[in-house]
Amino acid sequence: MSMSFFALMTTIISLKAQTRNEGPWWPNKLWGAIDQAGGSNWITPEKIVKALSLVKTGKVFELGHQYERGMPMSGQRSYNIFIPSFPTHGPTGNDKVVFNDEYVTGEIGQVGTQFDGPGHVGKQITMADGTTANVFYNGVNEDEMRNPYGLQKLGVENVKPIITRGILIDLAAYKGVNTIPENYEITLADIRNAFAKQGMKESDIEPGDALLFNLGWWRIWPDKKIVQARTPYPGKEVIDWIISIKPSMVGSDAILDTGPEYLLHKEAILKNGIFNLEFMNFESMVSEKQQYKFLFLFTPLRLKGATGSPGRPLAIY
Ligand code: UVW
Repeated sequence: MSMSFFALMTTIISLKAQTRNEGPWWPNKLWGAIDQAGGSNWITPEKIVKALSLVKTGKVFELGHQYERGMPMSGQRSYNIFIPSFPTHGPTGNDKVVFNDEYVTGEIGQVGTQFDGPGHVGKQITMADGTTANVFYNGVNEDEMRNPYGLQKLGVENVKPIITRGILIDLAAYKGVNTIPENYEITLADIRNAFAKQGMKESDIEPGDALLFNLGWWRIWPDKKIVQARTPYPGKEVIDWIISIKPSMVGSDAILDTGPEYLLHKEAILKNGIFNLEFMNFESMVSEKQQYKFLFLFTPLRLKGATGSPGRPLAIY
């Protein structure tokens, strides 16, 4: 069947737009053409001062898992730690001092509690000149990034330290379940109802806050099911809502996305620079009297050219 005039024009217009300078998701409307930091740009000194004002008791809550051999990992990813010899150095000097080192191998930014940075997810598209390219956040294409010793652009070192207000949306508590079921589509009504149950309003969320979703999936860890199952995911309506409220990042105790379309990876990370912290652990928080607003800290490691970062997310209230 021949293409309609309208479809043909739409195709021509969209192809025409896809140059290095201009395309469907670039230049980034909030942060400009050369930005590589995405939502972390919301973290200003004013934002940090406001977040610090949420600290009343000084209690610290670990929101990540430990990194250890055998932890669940997607696909064929790996993580190993070795102590090369014991002690690794020494004894040395009159006092016979000894030292230990470790040797770590693995896809360090994409295992365990992992922050997906700007260079992690791209999309293959046809450019105006007819070539095909893998294009990432802010229109950066593979030729600008490719390097065997770390990405030349969009490495996680570009993301600023995230010191902000954390907002917990406890979907498991709202649903009255230990874990939200596999492959469940999170709706906007779920989020609004969870807020209502928490005595909060959507208007309590401010640009630059970190939006954290408790799905109860931390309870599954370290069972491999956590990486094999199709995780709960926000539908398109929720993703549009997330983008509209302008968080610095999102996070959850699962992947918060499910294949094959990877809507959150595509719409939030790739197109809007709203990065995603996967496999968090809310155990310490839910055993306490629940808090939904707190100081949240996650400072991605400055792993030059890495696609993501491990780390130690913390809540303090
Ligand atoms: C993939 O990399 C496919 O997934 P994730 O970002 O969830 O690790």
